Amino acid sequence: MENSKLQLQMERVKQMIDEARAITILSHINPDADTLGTALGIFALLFKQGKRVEVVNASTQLPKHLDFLPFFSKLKHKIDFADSLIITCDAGSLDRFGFDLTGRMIINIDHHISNTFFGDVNVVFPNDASTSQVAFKLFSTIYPINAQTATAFYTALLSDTRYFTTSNVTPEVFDIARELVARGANPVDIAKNFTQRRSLSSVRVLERALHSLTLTMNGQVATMQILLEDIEATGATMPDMEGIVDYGRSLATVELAVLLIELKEGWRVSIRSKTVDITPLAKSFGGGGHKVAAGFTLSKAEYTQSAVKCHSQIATQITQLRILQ
Ligand SMILES: [Mn+2]
Repeated sequence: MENSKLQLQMERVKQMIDEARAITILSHINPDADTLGTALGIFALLFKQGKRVEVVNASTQLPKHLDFLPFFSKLKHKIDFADSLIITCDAGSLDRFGFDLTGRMIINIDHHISNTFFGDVNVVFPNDASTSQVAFKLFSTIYPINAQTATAFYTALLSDTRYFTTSNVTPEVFDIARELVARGANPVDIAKNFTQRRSLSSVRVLERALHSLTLTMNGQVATMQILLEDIEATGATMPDMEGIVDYGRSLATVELAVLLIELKEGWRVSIRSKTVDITPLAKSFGGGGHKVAAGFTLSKAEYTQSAVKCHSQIATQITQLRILQ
């Protein structure tokens, strides 16, 4: 069923791209490798087709270790094309892009189960391991996959599968990875950019987060916090803090890991579980994500209203109320 639906979507997407005078490819704010790899991979495809295309991300802080991605230097922070066709990558809702897209034609490419189907065409496969997997299936029969696109899509796949270790890694994932390597992605070079190019700030802020680690509910819930003062002292950027929450989940007794990051305007809450579906929890706080990886933000007012001073208490309260009762 997925295949016949995909076939129709491919025809529609090709027609929309053929008819578009200009195309804007968007990735989500606080970008990760999946959103940027997918966006840059599609950019490489359309650029080589001679299309008038731009690739835009609203965040000014981009993950520096991803600067090896083809066309990384083409990333802009504002949309220059007026009536362009929009292609969105790897976000479940429009507010994740940071732009007013009212009245625009949108092709929504994603794998979040919380996706709100905001596009005119919605190519959303929640069982896929990365948005680049969705994009590969959508585009590989329309356009030839070049080495640059293969590099970008493979990077996205490697990152979102945590090096091919997540529960959504299927034979299809390896088939696509094999195809991408055959078309020019270099797995050794790409892996080096993830494992051997960390910033010192990312390690220093990790040290502080680990120091705050607290276990509650018989060791089932791990909570960590990063305060504004930690961010200021270490010089960490948002990309430097990606993946820290996974250290909580790595513990044997832990079912649920929570990381609270204090921002100037509120708190960013990242949640990971081993098996429990945490999307309802994230949604109940206005966020979203995947079954075992989700998040939301709390304003300072919402956080204060909870009348709980200790971060581990707020996590316990959340989990007792909504998940592990
Ligand atoms: Mn993703």
